[in-house]
Amino acid sequence: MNSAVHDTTVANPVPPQDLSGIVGHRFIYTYANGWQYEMYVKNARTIDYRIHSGMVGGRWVKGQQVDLVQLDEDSFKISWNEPTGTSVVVNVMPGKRRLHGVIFFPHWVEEHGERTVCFQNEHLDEMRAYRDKGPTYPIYVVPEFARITFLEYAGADDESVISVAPGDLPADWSTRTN
Ligand code: FER
Repeated sequence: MNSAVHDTTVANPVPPQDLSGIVGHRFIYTYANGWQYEMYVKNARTIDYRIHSGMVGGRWVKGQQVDLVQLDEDSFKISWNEPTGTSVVVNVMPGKRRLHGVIFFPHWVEEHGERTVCFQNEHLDEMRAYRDKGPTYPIYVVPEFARITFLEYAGADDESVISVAPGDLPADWSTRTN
């Protein structure tokens, strides 16, 4: 071991972590399949999000716990499991306006996505009951690239960034670009 290179450990990972390029940021993105999402990285452990269009358009969530790591310069990975049983892994390259997501839907969500279209925070026990009832398999895996069409720094831990349903925003709200 020398001063520039060391073994990766939980306490001292390689690469050293700088999350300032993504924490506090809000971004709107459209997957290659046309599904449009909005994510706010509220802090290093938490996201809020809205789904503007796609299989479960209209769904929105606050306070989802996630794992967030920096893989490299301008490269972050966010991973989590939803109360519905859906798992998601999103790689984000904010500077390149590039994102890649893999969504792992339980079979019941593929069959009845409409059951998840709500402000999830008000239906957590219901979502866990659906999750436990299933069927879980076969998992519907959706791997897609997306283009980040809007990106801004809103600051960390701001509950007003994502605070209304996707359907209650001005009509042109998610289509503005920067
Ligand atoms: C994303 C892909 C999927 C995302 C959220 C989901 C916030 C959530 C899916 C679901 O629970 O239905 O890019 O970003």
